[in-house]
Amino acid sequence: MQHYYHPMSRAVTTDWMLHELDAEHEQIVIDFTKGENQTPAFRAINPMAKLPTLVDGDVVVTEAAAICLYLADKYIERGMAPPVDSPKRGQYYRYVLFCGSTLEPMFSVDDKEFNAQSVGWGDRERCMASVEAMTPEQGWVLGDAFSAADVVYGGTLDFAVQFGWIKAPSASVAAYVNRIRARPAYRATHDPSWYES
Ligand SMILES: N[C@@H](CCC(=O)N[C@@H](CS)C(=O)NCC(=O)O)C(=O)O
Repeated sequence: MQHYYHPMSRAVTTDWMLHELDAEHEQIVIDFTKGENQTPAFRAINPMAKLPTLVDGDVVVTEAAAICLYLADKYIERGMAPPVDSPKRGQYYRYVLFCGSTLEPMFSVDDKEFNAQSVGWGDRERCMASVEAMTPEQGWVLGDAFSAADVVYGGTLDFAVQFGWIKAPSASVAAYVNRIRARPAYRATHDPSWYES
């Protein structure tokens, strides 16, 4: 595994996790203060150009919380994730996902000096480059099987198109959103004006 890291970044959290697990890995220092994260080679791995980034063979994991979840499952015998059937799983997900999606954005917006290097979302260009790279040409984000990842990711793109946050979706984003909107369970839960326009 390669762990793309800088000591003055959120990668200290994933580095800590790797150490808790005693997980063998190669540490690759990317000095974002010198723009090393903006190289085509690094952006090909993570179009967000953000640290931390973990590469495990063919698997690329970005987002500090996702990396911690991935590592806890990969080294499940180390006991850092509750079993899948444990009632503690709910609290586990809640704590892990609350930070990046809710708490951190609030702190970022509250911080009057926030900038693209420090905020989790970077900027629109990087987010949209990531959306283009992450949206499947066909099927679902994990391949043939529809999953909870499509409900969350597809649901977010659906909202973005619906509310005009993405004004001119690319052909693949538009087609993916249309596949999402064609699902019977989606139609059972959304106002018809969302998918009949
Ligand atoms: N949502 C991402 C945020 C990652 C992030 O913003 N990392 C910063 C360092 S703490 C970074 O790589 N900044 C460099 C840049 O954006 O140019 C996560 O949780 O991993």
